[in-house]
Amino acid sequence: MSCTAYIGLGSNIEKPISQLLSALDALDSHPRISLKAVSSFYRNPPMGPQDQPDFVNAVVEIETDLEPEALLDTLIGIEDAHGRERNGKRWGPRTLDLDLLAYGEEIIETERLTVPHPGIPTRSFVLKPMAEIAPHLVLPGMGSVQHLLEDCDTYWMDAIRDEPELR
Ligand code: A4P
Ligand code: MG
Repeated sequence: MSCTAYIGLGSNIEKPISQLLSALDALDSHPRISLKAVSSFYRNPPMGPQDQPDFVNAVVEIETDLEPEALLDTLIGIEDAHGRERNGKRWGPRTLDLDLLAYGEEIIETERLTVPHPGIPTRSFVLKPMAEIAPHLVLPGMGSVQHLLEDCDTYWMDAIRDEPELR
């Protein structure tokens, strides 16, 4: 059965905008994933260690018949194809991060997967783009995206139009 899911995209090294555009292509060309909506790209400061470049973040809505763990494997495969290294410090710089934010109305707690992603309520770099494409979505156990965004500390965040150094 097919399911609506939301993926968070982030990148802060090696041309972040190009990384995100290429990740969207990879998702779109997967035979069992179709893209339904794509948010704007937002430039924003790093959460965690500050001695790294700004991030570019976005959220995408997909339709898929992949089970959650198979979808996670697909996301990890796309990260790897974009040169993602996993040996750095926690919350360090990355070419591409793909997080499974929500999978239908499911609550999942396994060794490999926590869904909805527990960081959502405190992360405006997730909530802002998510509210753009799914303001009325209710995340199980969390509430609506719009309400979460209103309750979240926001900091500066620019929707990107033309920032050549990030391309
Ligand atoms: N995992 C469990 N649940 C999930 C899920 N819902 N989606 C497990 C994806 N993965 C999930 O992830 C580590 C493991 O989490 C996976 O193998 C999977 O089994 P990872 O991508 O290898 O490592 P990570 O992303 O560095 O770890 P972590 O702690 O999940 O980091 P976050 O939460 O992804 O945050 N600042 C800004 N401005 N923008 C950002 O996008 N991102 C991070 C990373 C830090 N600072 C940021 C941003
Ligand atoms: Mg991640």
